[in-house]
Amino acid sequence: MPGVNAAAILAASLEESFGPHLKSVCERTARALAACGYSGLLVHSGSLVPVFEDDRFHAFEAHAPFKVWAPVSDVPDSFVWFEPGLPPRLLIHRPEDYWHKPADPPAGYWVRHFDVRLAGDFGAARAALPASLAQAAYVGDTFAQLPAWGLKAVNPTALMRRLDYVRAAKTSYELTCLREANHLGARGHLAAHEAFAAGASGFDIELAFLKGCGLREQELPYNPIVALNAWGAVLHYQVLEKASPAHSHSLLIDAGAEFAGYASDITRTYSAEDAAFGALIERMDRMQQALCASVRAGVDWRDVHAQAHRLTGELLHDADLVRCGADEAVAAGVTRVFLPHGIGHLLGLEVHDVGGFMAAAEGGELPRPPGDPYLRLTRRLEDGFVVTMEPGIYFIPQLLEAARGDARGRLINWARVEGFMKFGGIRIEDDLAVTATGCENLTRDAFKAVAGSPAV
Ligand SMILES: [Mn+2]
Repeated sequence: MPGVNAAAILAASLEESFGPHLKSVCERTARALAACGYSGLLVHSGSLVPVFEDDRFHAFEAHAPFKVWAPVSDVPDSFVWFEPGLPPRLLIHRPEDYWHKPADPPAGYWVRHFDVRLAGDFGAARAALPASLAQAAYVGDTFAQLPAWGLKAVNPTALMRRLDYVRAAKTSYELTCLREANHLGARGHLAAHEAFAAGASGFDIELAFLKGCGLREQELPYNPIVALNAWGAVLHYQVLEKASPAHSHSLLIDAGAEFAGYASDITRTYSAEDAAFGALIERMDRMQQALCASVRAGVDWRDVHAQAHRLTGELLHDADLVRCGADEAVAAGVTRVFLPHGIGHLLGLEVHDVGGFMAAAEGGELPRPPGDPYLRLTRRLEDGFVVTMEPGIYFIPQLLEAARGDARGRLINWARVEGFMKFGGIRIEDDLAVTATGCENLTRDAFKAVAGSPAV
């Protein structure tokens, strides 16, 4: 059975690649500590955030600087202690509690690489750490007892930025996790597409996505964007309508899954029956693939973004949405009416991963190009970077109205735009692992792998 075989291959890959991953995290952390003048690092998984005036808590999200060490996403107030030369120590918070189920002692492919201790409270956690932390740095939430722990620095920016910078290039283990996050996400997308084809509401499409991934909403890296019809023009549409629309013309769904703390970020757009909108989606898909083909180590992401605008100009011209050539559409700012977001971003432990603007590990910022305030990545790509490629065009009333009133207005074919308003927009987004000669499309590979294979 393919599902069983795939699970065995995944298990073997995780088993084999975690040790080298952790070794790499230890080495780069040791370098960052030495550069910043610390002898050790204490990282916190994060605290539960209470709901105002209640004894409940908001959904927990473990901090990425903790998750890079160990795939523990659901245990607040845990710690990793690292001192160069020694195996990292993992303190799992395990209180006596009959209101909630305490965390199980950790198990799995990664545990043997740690010195694991269980700690019932902050006092027990402190007792499991060296007597003096006077030369150590701390990264995480602050809590009442923390000042008495005597750390040299709490959340020191220079150290944290150095650790952020090196997170962009993924280890082999991380790529395995990101591939699996794409497999889960692709399963969710196939289920969501089926629900859309059956006329489901936004709410029911999200339920289908969750079921397809096998994840609850708080386990996702971000809340899905499920935009039927004209809502596709709201870039981060956050509502889930309980009722189906009278006519389902289109679906823009931006939804990803998470595996071992790593995120996928996938967008697909579907037309229910309109041939012209279907053709526009296909045209966008070809443009997206052309952009993916331009990705390799050494490429400046700002150039990819600029190329995306040139290709958007061509698409708008070919689709008869503008009355000018591609170059004029870019120069006049018309492409920015239709594509008002960045072409992609770093992806990893966070869906919009850190370090996108850093010039070097020591700091310094690579500015966004003028006119592109929403670009989230300005670095030159390196082998192992994982980025999203997410071109789109949208029919956004606010931006179109602004353009109608100025010099851009005469360049836009308003009758043609009017015909597409009810579809909202198109976005197609894949996750790419950069290599020296090109890239691995984690998302397309995942859709191919899960099509026809049984659900797990
Ligand atoms: Mn994205």
